[in-house]
Amino acid sequence: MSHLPAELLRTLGEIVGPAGLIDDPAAMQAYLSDWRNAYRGRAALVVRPASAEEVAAVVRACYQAGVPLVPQGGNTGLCGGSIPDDSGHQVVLSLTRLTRIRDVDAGNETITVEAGVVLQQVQEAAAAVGRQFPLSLGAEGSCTIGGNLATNAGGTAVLRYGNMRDLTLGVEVVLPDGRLWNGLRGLRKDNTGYDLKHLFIGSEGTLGIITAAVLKLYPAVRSRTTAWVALPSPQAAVALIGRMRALCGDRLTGFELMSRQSVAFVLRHVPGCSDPFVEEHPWYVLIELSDTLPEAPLNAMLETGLGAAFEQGEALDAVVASSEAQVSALWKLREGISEAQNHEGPSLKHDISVPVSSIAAFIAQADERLQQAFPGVRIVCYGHVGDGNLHYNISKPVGSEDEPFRAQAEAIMYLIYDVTQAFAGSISAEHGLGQAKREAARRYKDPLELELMRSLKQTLDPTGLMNPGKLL
Ligand code: FAD
Ligand code: 2HG
Ligand code: ZN
Repeated sequence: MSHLPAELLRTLGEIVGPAGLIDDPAAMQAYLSDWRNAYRGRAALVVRPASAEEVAAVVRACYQAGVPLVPQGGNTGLCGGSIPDDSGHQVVLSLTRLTRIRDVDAGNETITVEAGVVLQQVQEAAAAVGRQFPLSLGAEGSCTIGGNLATNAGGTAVLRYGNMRDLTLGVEVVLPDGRLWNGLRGLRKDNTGYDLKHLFIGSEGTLGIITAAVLKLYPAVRSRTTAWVALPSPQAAVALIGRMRALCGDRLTGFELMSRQSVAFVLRHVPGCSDPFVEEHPWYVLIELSDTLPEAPLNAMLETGLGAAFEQGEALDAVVASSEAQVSALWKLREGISEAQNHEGPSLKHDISVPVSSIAAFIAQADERLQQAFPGVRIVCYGHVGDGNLHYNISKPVGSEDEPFRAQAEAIMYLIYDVTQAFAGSISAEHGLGQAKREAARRYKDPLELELMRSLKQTLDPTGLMNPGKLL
């Protein structure tokens, strides 16, 4: 039985109907922990409205009753932002029934979708009209547009198309008191004051509930070349991305770095993966070139770039995919890292960014300090070179137990974040703060920025009912 006031329960039931309320403890479980089971909470209720109007009515009712809400989309976030605390007093507001694609305006190159639409469905809807929606990430088959917006998601195509903030023209938001703001303007120019949509994008559900968005479409890709390249060092990767960019410009749409340790985990744990090379190499990059022309000379460009890289000692070996199946196999080696690392015990995740020019020095310094302070830990370093974004993740030493390793997690995290700060970097490049990095943000973020953020929160959500305990 829920501890919520009976009147609120009745009102919520009237708004969403029986299909929209979950109070059975067993049925609630899927909403109370994340996919890795790294975060777990309790809730008074799970509410699943099916339209923006229903969301507004639910939020209004909870506002009037003083009940805190935890918005949740596909629950694939990596910082525990969508998981309630363990008080049992919070209500999980699941947006997964808001699944309408409201409009596709090919002339305006936009698509208007509701918050619960899964990213992959948006990609498919764009393809159906000969366009693409370029946000691409490992969780695209289950994450939702609302979650992508709330975390300002990035992924593997940011170097060409930007992150979610860059792909969004308008949003519709239910404010903390239940008013519905229709900011669904499909305009590329609108200088009529503060750009309020950017307050909600990346706010991790702490300022309001995003119910829909107008997203940008791009011309469909008609030719693509994918290569897997072995490298001696991260420095070589930075040199190679500069070389490829100079040569290919915007045709360079993917440039993903992986350490041998990262790839070794995938080879060990993800079925169907094999090493493209006979020999082991210390670092790899996955390079993708693409174009809207069906027969763009991408292979020739790649050969020119790689030829020069071999001459300069930046590249050690390379394979170019010759079929769609090989393209998928190479991407699987990259996208499988998150899952593979889970099989090796707790993954300590550090989603950091530094200036691209500092990537190699950051890795060298962080590696050295970590191995000195925590001998034997396994460094699983990979990421999006064009964005200066590294997933500098750590697994326990071979043969050690989970618990002593978990006890070191905070010290490891602060060591890595200290190095990040020394390179003027960010402690969260693309996953947000959620509950995982809230404390760390207090330590590393400018106090004045934090003060401004708190005053915005106070203005928009004075009673603090929107995703309490997250971000701030
Ligand atoms: P959830 O996890 O449900 O929620 C995330 C946050 O958004 C929470 O704070 C929640 O309260 C809030 N929220 C959700 N919906 C709404 C809404 N409608 N209104 C207001 N707030 C809301 N991220 C990247 O940026 N790049 C990557 O390359 C990447 N790769 C990933 C790979 C894997 C295998 C996995 C599991 C995750 C990856 N992620 C990546 C994490 C990424 O943040 C999420 O996958 C995605 O953006 C979150 O969407 P979601 O619908 O699952 O949101
Ligand atoms: C990726 O780039 C994601 O694969 C996930 O951002 C990173 O699991 C991670 O640490
Ligand atoms: Zn990433």
